[in-house]
Amino acid sequence: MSDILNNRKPAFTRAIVRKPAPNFAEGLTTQNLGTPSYDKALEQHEAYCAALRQCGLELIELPTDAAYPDSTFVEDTAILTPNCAILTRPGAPSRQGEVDSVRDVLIHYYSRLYAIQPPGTLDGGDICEAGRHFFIGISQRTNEAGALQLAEILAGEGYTSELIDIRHTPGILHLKSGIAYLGEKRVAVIQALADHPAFREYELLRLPPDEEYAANCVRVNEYVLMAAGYPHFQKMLDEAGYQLIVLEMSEYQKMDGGLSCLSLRF
Ligand code: CIR
Repeated sequence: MSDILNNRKPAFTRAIVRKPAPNFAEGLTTQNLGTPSYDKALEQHEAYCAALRQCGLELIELPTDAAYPDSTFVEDTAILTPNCAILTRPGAPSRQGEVDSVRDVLIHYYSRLYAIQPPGTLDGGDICEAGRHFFIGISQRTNEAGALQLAEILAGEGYTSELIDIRHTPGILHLKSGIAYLGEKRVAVIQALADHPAFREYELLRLPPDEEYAANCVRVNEYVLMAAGYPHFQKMLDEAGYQLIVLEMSEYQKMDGGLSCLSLRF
């Protein structure tokens, strides 16, 4: 484990989260897994917040916002780097208003705050930070204009990036529905993306085909948060030496959400 921790970027110290609103089930989804239970979603959110605290993070809790049923998925509203923050312009029109309240928080923490401009659209779920390099997904939500704007902002801040087109990759909404950067040049990746040239120089942990939802795991300081119910992938992470926190995510999965989308870590 100490090898894993060496050469890490500075630890995360904070995360922004927002509890789901009572009309959470009215959000967008492509899943056919039934209607989420609000009580269960709240319980799972509470456990998620406790996990982030266990990782050493202080939580900034935004007020619940029923005007935006998807607003618990705060990750989609911003990209946070050690140098700067970039406010997104979510690809789903029903979600674009979510950014304002996140901006109001971020201005207190970042002196360099950028924003994706029309006609660009970009969801945070499409952006995967891998040290000083970023994978930028082009998806049904993030268009080329948004991706290129982000690449240019990142380049100006001294980061490199690479575009990955997932528009024809079945079963994933965002790039991070299919990959996670675990640190030390190691990427968890679904089969459909494993041969992408972007990952040529990375060590890959390939998701078992019936466990692909678990690809959306999150490295937070010395822990990896992963979804419950994926024993083979859990064993892979365990054997790789990660300290795991396993979380029930069923109600968020019903709404196309994964672990990473429930927080903005910085
Ligand atoms: C949406 O469709 O926008 C939400 N129901 C789910 C967003 C999940 N976000 C993410 O994976 N980063």
